[in-house]
Amino acid sequence: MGRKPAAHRRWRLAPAAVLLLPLVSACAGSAPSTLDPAGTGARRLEGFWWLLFWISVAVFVEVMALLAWALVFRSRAGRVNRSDPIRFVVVAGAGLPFVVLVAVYGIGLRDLAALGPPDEPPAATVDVTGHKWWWEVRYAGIDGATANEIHIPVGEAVRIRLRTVDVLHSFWVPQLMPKTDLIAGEVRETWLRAERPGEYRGQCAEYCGLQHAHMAFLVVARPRVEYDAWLGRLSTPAPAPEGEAEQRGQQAFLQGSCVACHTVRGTPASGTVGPDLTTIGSRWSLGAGAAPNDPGHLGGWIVNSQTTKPGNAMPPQPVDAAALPDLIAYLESLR
Ligand code: HEC
Ligand SMILES: [Cu+2]
Repeated sequence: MGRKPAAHRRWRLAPAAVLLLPLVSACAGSAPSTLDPAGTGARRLEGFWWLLFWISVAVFVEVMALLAWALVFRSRAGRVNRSDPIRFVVVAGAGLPFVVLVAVYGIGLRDLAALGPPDEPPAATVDVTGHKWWWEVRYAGIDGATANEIHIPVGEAVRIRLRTVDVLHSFWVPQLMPKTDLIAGEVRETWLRAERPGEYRGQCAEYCGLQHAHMAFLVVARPRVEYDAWLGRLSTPAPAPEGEAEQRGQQAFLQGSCVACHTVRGTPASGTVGPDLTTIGSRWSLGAGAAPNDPGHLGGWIVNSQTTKPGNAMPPQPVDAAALPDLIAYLESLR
């Protein structure tokens, strides 16, 4: 008698658990979903996902129905199944799954083939290199580089060539394409095609160390003219700074250790350890999604990026407090 209420209470938790489900799904928030495709490759994957889902639902319902049937049957003592059990096991237990799995395999092969290179020539070829923990981005035939963002013309197929200089990384834009691993010593290829303009979040999808989670990037799909204008800006060396603060900032930048690791085209700075900073002022983030790109975070990043992104390859910089606002103004002006 004493234990009954406890067991009863446990069952009362079931509806509560069900009520929690929408909350859990709300965790997704604005996170990109493969089930909200905006590109050719992701759309195909979505179709395959739903196919597997509905097959699983059908199998689940069927097995549960058989189970219920068996339970009911067993409870009616004295009745014996007169149908042929061996035939049932062969047909329903082996034959049917075989047919379903072969069909799914065939559809999977068809989808895999469709994810390969498209018939048309690429609108652009982008060389993306994985570093611990950021993405170097270069366009074939263009002098210039950016980091952690890839601009593409909407509706056109863009070839992405993937390399890594250190460990395994994985290039993943859930709304556009399935994952492609970056393997040392190899050049892997994948294709991006966005159906509609937008900004699509990408993420390293292969655990690659401490700041793996801060190895995000953005694919920016824009109409052809806007894309061309952006590419024009990327390939143009940074103009000489105009304001006084910016000029002083440039001096501080060039005299500091920054030049050992960073490039700003149009200046003597030509380091290649860290991201090219020629267009840093227009980027969506600092440190591959570690912080928003605004003057406050930029200052904090320069002085000690280790608090924002512990373990990253940029050591704290001994910048004179008086020079910091100028340095920030200069970097912000690089667009
Ligand atoms: C020893 C090499 C090194 C030095 C010196 C260095 N950096 Fe960096 N910097 C890096 C690396 C590596 C990253 C990328 C870190 C990451 O995202 O994981 C980076 C990132 C940055 C970023 C963010 C870039 C982006 O696209 O997210 C800025 C801004 C920056 N550095 C400015 C500076 C300035 C200004 C100085 C000089 C005061 C400086 N850095 C000195 C290596 C260096
Ligand atoms: Cu990575």
